[in-house]
Amino acid sequence: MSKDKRKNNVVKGTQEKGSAGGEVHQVAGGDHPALTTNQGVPISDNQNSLKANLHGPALLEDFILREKITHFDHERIPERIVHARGTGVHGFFELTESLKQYTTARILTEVGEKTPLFTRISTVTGGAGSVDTPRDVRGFAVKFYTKEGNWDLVGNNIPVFFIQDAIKFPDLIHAVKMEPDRGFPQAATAHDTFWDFISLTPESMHMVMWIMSDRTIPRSLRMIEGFGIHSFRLINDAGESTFVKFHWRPKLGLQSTIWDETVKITGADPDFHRRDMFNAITAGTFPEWDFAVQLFTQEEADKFPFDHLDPTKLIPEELVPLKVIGRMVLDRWPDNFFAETEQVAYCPGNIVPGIDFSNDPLLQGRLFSYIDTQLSRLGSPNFHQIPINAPKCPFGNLQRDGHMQMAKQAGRVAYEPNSLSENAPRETPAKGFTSARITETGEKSRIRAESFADHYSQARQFYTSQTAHEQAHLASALVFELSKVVHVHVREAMVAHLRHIDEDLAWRVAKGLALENVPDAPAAAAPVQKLTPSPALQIIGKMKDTLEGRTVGILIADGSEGSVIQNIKKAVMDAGAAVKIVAPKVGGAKLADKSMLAADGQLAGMPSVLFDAVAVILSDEGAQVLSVESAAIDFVRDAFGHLKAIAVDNGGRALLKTANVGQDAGVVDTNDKDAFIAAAKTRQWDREKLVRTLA
Ligand code: HDE
Repeated sequence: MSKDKRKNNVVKGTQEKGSAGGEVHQVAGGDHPALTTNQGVPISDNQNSLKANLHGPALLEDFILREKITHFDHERIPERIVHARGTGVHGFFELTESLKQYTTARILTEVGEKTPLFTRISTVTGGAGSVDTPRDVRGFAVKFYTKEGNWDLVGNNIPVFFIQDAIKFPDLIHAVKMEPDRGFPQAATAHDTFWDFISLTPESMHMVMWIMSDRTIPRSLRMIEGFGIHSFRLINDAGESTFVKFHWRPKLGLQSTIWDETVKITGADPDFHRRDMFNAITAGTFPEWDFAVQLFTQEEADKFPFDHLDPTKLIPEELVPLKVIGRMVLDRWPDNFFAETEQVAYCPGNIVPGIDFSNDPLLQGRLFSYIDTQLSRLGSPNFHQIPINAPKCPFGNLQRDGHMQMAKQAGRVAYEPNSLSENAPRETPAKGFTSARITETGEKSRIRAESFADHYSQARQFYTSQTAHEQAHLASALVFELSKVVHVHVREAMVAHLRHIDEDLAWRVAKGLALENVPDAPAAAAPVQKLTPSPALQIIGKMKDTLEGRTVGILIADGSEGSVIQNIKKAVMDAGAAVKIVAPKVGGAKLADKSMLAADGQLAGMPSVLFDAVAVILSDEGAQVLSVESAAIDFVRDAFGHLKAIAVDNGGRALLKTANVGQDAGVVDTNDKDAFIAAAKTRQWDREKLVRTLA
């Protein structure tokens, strides 16, 4: 190293974008721009502050130090009150079927047109630094940069919500967040204040069924559905309006994890979902969703056995079928997490001509909240000028000034109407936004409509629509959560509600809690209806028979047979999945033919919970060595316990024996590639009764 490259043991270099995964490497030399202060002054030394003498105090005049530290001190902005932890990706929307008959919104009428968008998927309860995998609802927010302005569809991965009126939102969130006197639990519903609030809020029972189902523990953000939840309106060029619900359907199918697996993933990789999305995007396997609508008229809505303006209700697909009208592809990772994912400001109030709101009282409250929160989070009414928030179509008005004004708004005129300017923006009555022509009558009040009173019928419909495996998971989730609740009266109150939903469910939970008193169901505000089950509400029914987008882990050690590894690897990759080699040492293992095979991860840091299926390919000696490694024992035991397919050769089989792992149709020989691929595409549901007691 020459003298001028080194100063006080620090290597000077330039930052270069690496190839794989866009990692940044330090490399010496190169033609790089000068490092400057924010005033553009070149910096000669970024390693040492200015001192009065060699051992003296720092000098106040060191503007370079002061500027750098001051900026650093202000790096953080308030995190979102809810949905603080999120993953954002750029992509596009392409319309495949026109809704011209229903709307003038060009994004929904111009078939083949691609509209850029930015999608952020988030957890709700935890802080920005919390883990990716709590049992939680996922936010599913899409900002479409349409030619007629930004349209934000700010939804969730569940089609209903906890409450019917925005005024209850602060209470709900205070109850679910960490308890204020103790500062825990982080990102969890399994605690007293949440269940206390829920047990006193019957309208939340339908949502409770959804959050206790495996929908809240998804395998990947690429394998979740998205819902706009509220009814919106579409308005056509004759001014007629039609109600609409918006849906996103993942092309990879729906898939969830198993609770025990989720808990272990949380320890193995707190960034499991963000990393999974990053890996998919950087590998060029772009996640895709169908965009679908449910369209219905006021007359049809009047016949529904529920009020569609009540956000605790969904419209079963069997009642109003989904019409697929487009697709969303996520294909570009942001350049900078803060600038884009953190600063993106969604607002359900951002709509475009041809779309309008409904009177859903939760939506109405949301229309106020989001702008208000951005004002304190982003600190200025000019947050729409931040590149990630700015429309990509021309925009301008006569709003002026404010903190962090980035636009140089020229001219003498900042008012309208005016006669002094020829090019100041003006209204456009013909194509500008107009609201649906609705007549509102009646008395002002705080009374909740009678049609919102049925809190249990759709909760029951959800539960009875599930497969037996899913019902058992849901009941067990309730037992898990309520077992963390210390107050017995809260456990009892919840079981009492369950009696309205399904007696069997209530008794399963009561037994799981060893509840001594099983109380009667509380009085219901409306009779509970027996609605027809809707299989579209299942997860298992919506899993796709595919390995695409999945990952298979192959555990090897010194002495493993290279040809067996290659065969399995090829079969898995041909089926569209990725392969990760796991070995006791990350440098790799020396195979039977003495060649080295590098590993993608070390055994202790890459447990089987990170994979959809595993292969264990070991020599007899390798199996012997791993028989005293708890990480190897856990690898196979967890793969079996989490109902995954396992391919084994003789050595692999020996390890299963040491780990006391049984045999079933999902444990196959490495020679039988087809059987392995078929088993890897699903979970071995029948195995579950052998590995855990469910409620
Ligand atoms: Fe939100 N919600 N919310 N919400 N919400 C926010 O806005 C609010 C609700 C949803 O990735 C906040 O920018 C109220 C339902 C998503 O940046 C805040 C009510 C649904 C995101 C806010 C609701 C959502 C938010 C916090 C009850 C599904 C994250 C920070 C009336 C349809 C967007 C922010 C992102 C974020 C308020 C209920 C979805 C405080 C008052 C129902 C996906 O403004």
